[in-house]
Amino acid sequence: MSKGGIALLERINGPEDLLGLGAKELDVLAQELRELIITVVSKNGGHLASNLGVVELTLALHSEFDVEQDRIVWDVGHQTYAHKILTGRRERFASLRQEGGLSGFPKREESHCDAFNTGHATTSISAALGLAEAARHCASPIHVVAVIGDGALTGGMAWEAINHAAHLGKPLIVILNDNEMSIASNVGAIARYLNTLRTTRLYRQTKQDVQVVLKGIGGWGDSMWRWATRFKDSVKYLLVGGMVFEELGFTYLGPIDGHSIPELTAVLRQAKQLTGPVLIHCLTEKGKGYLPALKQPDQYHSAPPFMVETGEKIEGGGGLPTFTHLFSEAICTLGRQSSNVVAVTAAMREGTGLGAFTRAFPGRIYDVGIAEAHAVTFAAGAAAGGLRPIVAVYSTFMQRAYDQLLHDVCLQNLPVVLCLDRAGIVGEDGETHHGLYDLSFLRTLPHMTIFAPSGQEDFPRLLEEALRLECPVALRYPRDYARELPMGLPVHGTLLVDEQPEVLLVGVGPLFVECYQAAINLKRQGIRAGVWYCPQVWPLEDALLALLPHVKLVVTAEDNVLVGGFGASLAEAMSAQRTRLVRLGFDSGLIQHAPRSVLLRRAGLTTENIVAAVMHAL
Ligand SMILES: Cc1ncc(C[n+]2csc(CCOP(=O)(O)OP(=O)(O)O)c2C)c(N)n1
Repeated sequence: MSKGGIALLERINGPEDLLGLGAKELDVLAQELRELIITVVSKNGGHLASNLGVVELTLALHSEFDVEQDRIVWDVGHQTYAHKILTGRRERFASLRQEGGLSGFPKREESHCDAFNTGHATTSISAALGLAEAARHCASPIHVVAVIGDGALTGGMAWEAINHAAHLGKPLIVILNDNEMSIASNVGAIARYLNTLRTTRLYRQTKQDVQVVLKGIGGWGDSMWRWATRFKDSVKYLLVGGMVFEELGFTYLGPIDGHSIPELTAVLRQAKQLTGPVLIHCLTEKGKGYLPALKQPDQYHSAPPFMVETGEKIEGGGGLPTFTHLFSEAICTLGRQSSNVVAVTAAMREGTGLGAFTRAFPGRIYDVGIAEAHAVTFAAGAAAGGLRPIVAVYSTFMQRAYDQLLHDVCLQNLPVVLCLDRAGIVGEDGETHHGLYDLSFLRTLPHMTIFAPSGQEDFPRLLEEALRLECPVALRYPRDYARELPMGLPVHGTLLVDEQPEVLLVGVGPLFVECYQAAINLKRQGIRAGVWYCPQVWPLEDALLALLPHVKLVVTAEDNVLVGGFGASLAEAMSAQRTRLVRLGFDSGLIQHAPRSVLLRRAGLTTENIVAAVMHAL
């Protein structure tokens, strides 16, 4: 990284300021963009490696398209930092991912240059196709571009959209940003196929060499070349093993160097002339321009703040383990106890804590690519065949697989265990990534049991119990550090602090601790408050149901939307009772990015707020 500052970038206040810049200036801009991205992400945390990889691609897109009129849809949207900086948001870029600041993902409400909100993978081609058709309906001559990574291309929706786009046969530009990585190395047949396509650079070179030789001979050499080009498709097939995209109705351009702005602009210009869908295959390097990220792109895919000079990450937590870490240890223990335990991940091996299990049991881990729906049905099949699959996935991404949970797992009452990390508020990744719906959508599924561990002591016990049950079980836990429980490990369904309470506090997962502290606090003020330890949040336990009519007030606390959540399940159960119910949680899932602790406080999910809610209600 140079220390050249961002003198040229400071003159770019909107897309129009890029007009007329020459190749040299664009190269300088690329350097300065990287400089600024590294500086800000090192302070605020964020998606570093993917952003560093698309700097030239972003500059080329901004040079060739009118980003205020044409529509660019960025898949996942985690790689849009350069796009944001170039579209009038440079001065606010230091506020990236901070409360009230720029989002880490595209947001239509943030800028007209953000064509479509993204966050979850594999939506870009579908959305771009919709935008293109909408433009066609009103005879608008704009171009529509989808930028999708090789990781996101492993998701089924991308292929559904390719199928549809080819059927429509209208102009649509898909840019495949191939860096050979999902978060970690990309897996599967599509990744292997893209690898084959990369060798077409070799093919093109070979073709040019043959042409030079044959044309150089003159006479029969010329006619041989004409004869050979008639069969060029066969030659291509022979060398690259089949052009899937062309067969599916797309024009395939590439592979090209995704760090060469002249090469990129030339191919974009070519793509704009075409009358049907086109896929541009560009090769980039994740982490380009910052050595630590280039060497370990998976470690800097999404990074906490770090020291720029060394790359050393600045972690919080004061030595407490994360819930992810507890999962990692617990699944390894259970893996040792039974060879039937297998793990399934949708391209999130390290993020979900399956790294250690992978190393211990390499034959019992399945990375299915970014394919949550397939992951769930695959696990259902494995469970039907006698295995004990554990699907480890972030709560927000499990939303992709609702029908698979219902149709393939729950209706057949198959013993699939879902480990839903990042349940509740995730913090800086914001709205698209909060796991605020799982209690509501899981609770509707037949046969489903939901556990919410509260801290260090009960996590291993609950995972073990989940595997023992002969039904679908979900464990949901937050992106947070796990505390020691103040009273050690209580037995399931116990009343603590006061055994004959007038006020009953019930917190989901770690919020049990806040409720426990609130009950002690209330007791000091002379209020008889008990706290219910209920790691099984669904179905509601009989002992809890039996207690409800005997108290004056019940207060629930959950890191979930209130609609359909835990408190709502108590409201359903208490509809014929006179006991009052106060539910603390999130009124809606429209929660912008901010630190997790701030958002929990705002929703009333702290000890003080719980105490205040009780006082107010009494
Ligand atoms: C449905 C869904 N599952 C998982 C993720 C988590 N995730 C974010 S980026 C990413 C990898 C994307 O790889 P690729 O598309 O190749 O983009 P790159 O980061 O390599 O540029 C994953 C798995 C997600 N955003 N959406």
